[in-house]
Amino acid sequence: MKNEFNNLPYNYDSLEPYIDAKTMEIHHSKHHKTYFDNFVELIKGTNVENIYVEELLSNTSIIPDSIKIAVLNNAGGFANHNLFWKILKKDVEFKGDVANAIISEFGSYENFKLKFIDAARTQFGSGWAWLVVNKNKKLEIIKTSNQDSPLSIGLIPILLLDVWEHAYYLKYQNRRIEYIENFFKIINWEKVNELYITTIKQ
Ligand code: MN3
Repeated sequence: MKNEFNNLPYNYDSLEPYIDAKTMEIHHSKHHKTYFDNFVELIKGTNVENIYVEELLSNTSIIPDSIKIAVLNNAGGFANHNLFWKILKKDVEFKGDVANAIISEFGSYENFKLKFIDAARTQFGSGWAWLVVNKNKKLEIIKTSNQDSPLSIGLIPILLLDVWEHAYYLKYQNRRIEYIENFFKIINWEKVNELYITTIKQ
C-alpha cells in the first residue's frame, strides 16, 4: 500500500491559542483518519490501489465509475488534510519567492489577505479556501466545496484553509471569521515557499 497516514509533524498543542489542542487531536486522529481508512478500504483490490492519492486526484478518469464519487470524497479528505497540517506553524515570517509572487499578483499582502478571507468566509457550508498555482504558473485564490481538490481541475495547491465546522467549532463556535483571521498567525510561509518553488519549476 502506497498511501500512509502520518502523525502530525508537531504536537497537538503547537498551534495554541489559535487552534486548540483538542480540536487538533479530534481533527487529525478522528476526522482525517476516517477519510484515510475509507479511502484505503474503497480502493482495496481495484486498479487504483497502488496509486498515490495526489496522482489519483489529478487523474480522476482512472477511478472506476462505480466507486468514483466515494473515492474522490475520501481521497480529497485524506490529501487535503495532509497538506493542511504541513502549512501550519506559529511565528513564521512572510517572505521568500512566494511572498514576492503574492505581492506581484495581488498588489500587497493586505490585499491578498482580504481576498483569501473573502473566499474562506463565503464558502457556503463545508469546504476549503486555497492559494493555488495555475497552468500559467500564476497564483489564484479559489474555494471548493466539501473535500474537492484543486488537483482535479488542474491547479496545484500551496496554501489552504479548512472551513468545515469540525476545524474550528469547539473553540470558535459560529465565529468562522475569527478563526479565519487567526489562520494568518499560523501560516508556515517557509513550507508554502518550498511548495511554490517546487511547483513553478515543474
Ligand atoms: Mn477537516
